[in-house]
Amino acid sequence: MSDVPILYELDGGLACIILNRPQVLNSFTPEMLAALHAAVSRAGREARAVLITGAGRGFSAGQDLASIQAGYTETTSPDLKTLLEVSYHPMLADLRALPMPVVAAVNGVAAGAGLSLALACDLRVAAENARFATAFTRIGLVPDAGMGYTLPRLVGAGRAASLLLTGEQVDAPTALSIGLVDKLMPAASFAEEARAYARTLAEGPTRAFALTKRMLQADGLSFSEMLTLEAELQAEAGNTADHRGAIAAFLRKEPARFAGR
Ligand code: T3D
Repeated sequence: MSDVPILYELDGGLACIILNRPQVLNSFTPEMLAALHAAVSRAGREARAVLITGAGRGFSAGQDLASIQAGYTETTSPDLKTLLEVSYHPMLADLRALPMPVVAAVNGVAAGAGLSLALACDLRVAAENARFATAFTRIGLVPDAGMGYTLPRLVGAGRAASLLLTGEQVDAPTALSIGLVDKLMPAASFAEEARAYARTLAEGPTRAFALTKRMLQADGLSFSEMLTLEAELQAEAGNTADHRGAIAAFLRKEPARFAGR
């Protein structure tokens, strides 16, 4: 095992970011979050899709609680606001702003801010033996790292309240049934299948994906405002080489091949 907390590989157009502290279920230290931020930024410059997964048996158990224990006394706690603002928020903001599809490949347990990271991605695939726990209220905290935003949008307000207030763990089939993940894959072949899934996105219409993400992130528009935005974005998508090539391929009865332009 390498002692580098984040591994990065570029596989064709797919950037694979691997959370790499398996002995503590890939829980986050500030150094690891800084390395994750650097990996996210690098992927933004060179990839057409991004996959984030964990080394070993976990995806991530969230904040490394041992690394902050020195900040606790009987009457005082570490400065969690600053920890979030400095170590988590810039990385998460840049992750959300990536124009290409980002897949969380949840290979095992995802808890606390580890689950928040998975929820901040565009898509989530999970191994059939993965587990999910919001975890925050179990240690007397509120959801953070974006979970207060993403969770209700993914599973609805009622389910979000139940997951947050009970802190209960859910298994992968339950996660699939409530919309916490999009797809399950066998544990034995998970790493290969998750990469193959993400690779198809890296070979897709990169510019149309970026424009679709802009549409999905345009919260709070009225119906007519959305019609306007759709038309503007469609004008851009319609002027890409990938769109023109896909139309020509369709008319030749051939599969489309996208160069990402
Ligand atoms: O507080 C702030 O800094 C603000 C930011 C908060 C963001 C957050 O993420 S708060 C939530 C933090 N996470 C948790 O509370 C989850 C803690 N972990 C667990 O509840 C369990 O480990 C799991 C349910 C995730 C998995 O359980 P299990 O039985 O599969 O594994 P385990 O045996 O508990 O853990 C394996 C090892 O990882 C173990 O170490 P050991 O005994 O083998 O030496 C365990 O201590 C370590 N580990 C697991 N989670 C963390 C951790 N070490 C440090 N920090 C962790 N979060």
